[in-house]
Amino acid sequence: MSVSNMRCEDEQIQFCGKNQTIGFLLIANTEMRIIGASENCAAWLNTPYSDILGNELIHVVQQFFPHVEKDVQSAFNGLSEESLKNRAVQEVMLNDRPFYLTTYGYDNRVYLEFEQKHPTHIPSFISLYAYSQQIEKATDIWEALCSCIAEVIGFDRVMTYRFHADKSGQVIAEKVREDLDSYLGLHYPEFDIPQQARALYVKHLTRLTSDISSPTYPIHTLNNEQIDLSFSTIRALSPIHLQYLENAGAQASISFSIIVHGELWGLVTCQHETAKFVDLSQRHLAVFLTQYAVNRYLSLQKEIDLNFNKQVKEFELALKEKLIIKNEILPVLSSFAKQLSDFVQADGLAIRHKEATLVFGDAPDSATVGKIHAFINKNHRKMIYSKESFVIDHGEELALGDVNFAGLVKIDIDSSKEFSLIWFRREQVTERVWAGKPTKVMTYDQALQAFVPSPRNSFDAWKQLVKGVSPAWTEIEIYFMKRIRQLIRESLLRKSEEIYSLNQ
Ligand code: BLA
Repeated sequence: MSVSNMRCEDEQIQFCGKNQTIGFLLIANTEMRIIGASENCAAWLNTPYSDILGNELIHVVQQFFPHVEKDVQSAFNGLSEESLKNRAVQEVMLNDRPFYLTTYGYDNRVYLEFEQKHPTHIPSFISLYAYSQQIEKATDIWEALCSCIAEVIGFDRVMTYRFHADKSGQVIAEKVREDLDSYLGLHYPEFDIPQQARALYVKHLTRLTSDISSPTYPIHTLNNEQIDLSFSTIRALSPIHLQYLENAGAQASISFSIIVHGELWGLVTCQHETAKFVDLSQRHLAVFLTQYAVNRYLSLQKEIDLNFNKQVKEFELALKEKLIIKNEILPVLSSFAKQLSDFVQADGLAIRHKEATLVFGDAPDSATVGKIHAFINKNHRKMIYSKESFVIDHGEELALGDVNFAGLVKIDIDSSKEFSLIWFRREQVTERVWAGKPTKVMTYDQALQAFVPSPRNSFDAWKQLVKGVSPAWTEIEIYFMKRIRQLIRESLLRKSEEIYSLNQ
């Protein structure tokens, strides 16, 4: 990698080799020998890390916390390269202070992670039930989730941050201290949370920075081995991100991953103006509430999909019936053009069949449709082509002139691409308000002798008028179009079979 070209996604955050001040780590290899220890373990074990490295793990366990020996042993069972094994949390006392000890196996290593337990208010089962009901009954699930989490962790600002298809993100719900400005609706660029961080946040669901100014401590290893901290809850966070938080006026930050169908859908991101610790029990509760909200979201989505499906089925039956009765497909499709458009909230539809072009609603004239059809056929091989900014991207090249649409979806009925349906949508001018101008700041790093990306210093609202783009085509809309394609194909097949049998 050329250092002069350093990118945000190049930083290997899971190999930072440091932990936060709130705890320490011991790491053992498959022979049960300690091959990694945090520099700050001395403060609690009264033994410097150098005396611990290389020792038998079991001796250290027996000396300091014999009652967790079974969990430590079980973390060694089934160690494997890629998966987390047997994560267990126990409470232990060190120097008369309570700690959580999390043990787990990963990457052919066993991790013992100690984190201070703070006196904290743990909600009762009664309030846990109340939280679940609040989320269950809310008209806005994410707003309810923010309120519940704000109550559990006591942060100034708790937001639901949703990723868009272009990987930028937006605050879609918020619970904020009354005297602070709201961030609701603000957009943030993709590079605020780079790709490697997003990949990690699918595996490990929460990260806390209780104080951006606290010191961090190196994890020393035998033979300078690299330790993968993907599953560590006390891993030191990226210095670039700490700078980001400082620039944003936050001293503490915590986020919880929102995973939908195995993908990072968004984050619950929380900021606090002063340093603030969140106990492991509160973090686990917030993760639980987030998963509860996701389940509720998925069941509501399912209801919406079922409803849509029911309407589509009725429409399909009507269309199918007509296709069976009438011999000609084009007149049937023409008579259903309005519904075909309305189902996917399109403004116009074109049916292209061999040399004939039929246009409906706000579709462009047939000569223009012909040009677009030929262009897509020439440049794209797939059966479905969809674009929200077709005119911006190709209008000039195709000399489209003044047209009344911005985006389109083209679906080919057959492999010859001579029979196609094209749905059109008009532009929707929107104002995007960004939290600071979304451009990366490059600063010169003397030590590296290179330009490195750094966070922006201003988060003042920066407005952008988005023009020439139609609303996005959703998955369910594309699915509807595919079903219509299938229906037409079946009808064509039936007709060719009928003709064949007539000729026998
Ligand atoms: C991580 N950036 C993050 C995280 C959030 C954000 C939530 C996860 C860590 C945490 O919970 O604190 C960003 N925080 C936000 C956003 C909102 C918020 C968008 O509250 C909106 C409401 N950041 C930059 C640049 C780079 C960068 C230019 O601005 C890279 C050069 C990097 N952000 C960056 C990195 C991480 C990060 C590397 C990972 C931190 C880690 O896990 O170590």
